[in-house]
Amino acid sequence: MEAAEVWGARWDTCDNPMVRRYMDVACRKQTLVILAADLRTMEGLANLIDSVGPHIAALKTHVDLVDDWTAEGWGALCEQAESHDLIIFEDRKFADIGPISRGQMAGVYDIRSWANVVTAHGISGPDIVDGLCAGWDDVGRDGGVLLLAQMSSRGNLLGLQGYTDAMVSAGISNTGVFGFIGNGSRATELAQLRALVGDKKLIWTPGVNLVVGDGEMGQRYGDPAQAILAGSDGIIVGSGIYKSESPGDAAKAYADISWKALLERSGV
Ligand code: S5P
Repeated sequence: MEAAEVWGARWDTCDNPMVRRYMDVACRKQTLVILAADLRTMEGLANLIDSVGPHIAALKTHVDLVDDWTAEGWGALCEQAESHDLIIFEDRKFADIGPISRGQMAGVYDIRSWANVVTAHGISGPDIVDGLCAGWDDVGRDGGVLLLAQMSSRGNLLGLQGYTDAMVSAGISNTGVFGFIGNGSRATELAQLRALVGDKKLIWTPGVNLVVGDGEMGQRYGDPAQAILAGSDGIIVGSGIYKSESPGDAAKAYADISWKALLERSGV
C-alpha cells in the first residue's frame, strides 16, 4: 500500500521532517500503534520491545521512570528499537523557556542524541519549540515536537476555554512541530481538534484502550478505532499492551484495529 494513498492530504501537507518517516514506518508495518513503554527496569523494557516490536510504529519512553538506567544500557535499548524500525519518542513534556529547554535536551539523559520526537507543553510560549529544535541542531540531528493541545486525564486545565485553540495557533506554522497530542478518550473533542489543525500536522492520542471508561488515578480511555476515525494519526497505548498476559498478541490486536480504521478513514 502506498503511503501517499493511505495518508491522503497529510502526506503532502505535513511539513516536519520526521512525519514522512513515521508515515512510511506505519505503512510498512501496518500499524499506528505507539507503545507507551512505562516500565521501570531496563530488562523489562528490552523484553517488551522484542515481543511487540513488529507490531508498533513508535516507542514512547519516560526515560526518568527507569530505576536502573545507565547511559550505555539506554544506547543499546535505542539500537534495539531502531532494529525494529521504530521512531523513538521521549514523552518528556518539556515546559520551560526556550534556552532552558534547549539545555534540557542535553544533560544526563542527552535526549537530543536519541529521541526523534519529544512532547512539550506550550504554557511558556511558542519559543519552546525553537529551543528544542536548537537542542537537536546542537548535535546535528533533526526532530519533531508534539505540543499538548488536549490531555486524556480528567480535570486537566488544557480543557479551559481557549487553550486548545491558542496552542494550535501557536504551533501550526512552525516546521519544528511534528503534531499535537489530542485526547483519545473523547472522540468528539478529538474531531474538534482535527478541524482546528487541518492536514498540516499529525495528531497522536493517548487515553485509548479496548476497555473504555475510567482508568487508574484520573486516566480516561476511549476506543482506538473511534479515535482514528475522529482524526488521530497514532494511538498511544501503554497498559493495554504491557499489562496484558501476552503483550505481543495485544500489540498485534491494536495494530490491526488501527490499520483497519486508517484504511476506512482514507477510503482506500
Ligand atoms: O494526556 C495525556 C498525554 C500523554 S503523553 N495522557 C497520557 O496518558 N499520556 C501518556 O500516555 C502517559 O504519560 C502514559 O505514558 C501514556 C498512557 O498510558 P496508558 O497506560 O494509560 O495507556
